[in-house]
Amino acid sequence: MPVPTIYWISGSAPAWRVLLGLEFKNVKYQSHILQTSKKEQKEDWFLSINPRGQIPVLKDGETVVTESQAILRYLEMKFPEPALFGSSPRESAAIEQSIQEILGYCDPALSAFIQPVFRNQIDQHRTDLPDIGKTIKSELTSIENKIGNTSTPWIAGEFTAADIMLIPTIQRLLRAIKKEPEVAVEINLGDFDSRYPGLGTWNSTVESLPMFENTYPPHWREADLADC
Ligand SMILES: N[C@@H](CCC(=O)N[C@@H](CS)C(=O)NCC(=O)O)C(=O)O
Repeated sequence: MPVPTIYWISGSAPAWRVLLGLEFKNVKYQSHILQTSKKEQKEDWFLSINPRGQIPVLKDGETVVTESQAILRYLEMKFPEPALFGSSPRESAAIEQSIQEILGYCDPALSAFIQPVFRNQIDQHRTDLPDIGKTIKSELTSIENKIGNTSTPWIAGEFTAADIMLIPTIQRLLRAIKKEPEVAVEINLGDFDSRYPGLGTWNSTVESLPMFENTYPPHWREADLADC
């Protein structure tokens, strides 16, 4: 039986979330990684699949789904178990709320630090650092509190799509902290695990999961912290 193909780029947060969804649901899939250095995502054959020339894209037979959130919803409908989006109105609303908060507020807050770090532009953003630090603290505290309200390491009780959204976000943050430890201290991100113990445990639990190992961005393993 043909299996779906996922087109992706190493280090892309949206693509990583889709890979995690596939792994969590134990879906057999074919992985097609595109090389941005060769601009493969803008080649005609790929534009015929997604005219935007963007990944992730899932091709399942004749069905082509673009946009990571749509792909995760498609996977949930097609492979309902194990569920990622809850099984009651209340659970599903809590998960959805966390997803919107992570993607809409937490991600942009952290990106204000992560992007300048990886673009080597921290000096241009130096005067903004105190505000960046405050916003990050507020967003991380909000997630820390959610984790603190459950008896598990996860955001919504069980492992759900909310955790999947957060994995690339936190991994990129930790990578930026590693690259610029002094700036991290300046914006109160030094000593991450003791400052945010719930998130620290959440992250070490995530890192022990086979699906994390199976989907870790391959180019990040090649050591240097050149990009995110
Ligand atoms: N909203 C889209 C974002 C897609 C996106 O921005 N993809 C980026 C990688 S993270 C991409 O394909 N970049 C290559 C390009 O635009 O040439 C989603 O969630 O899937």
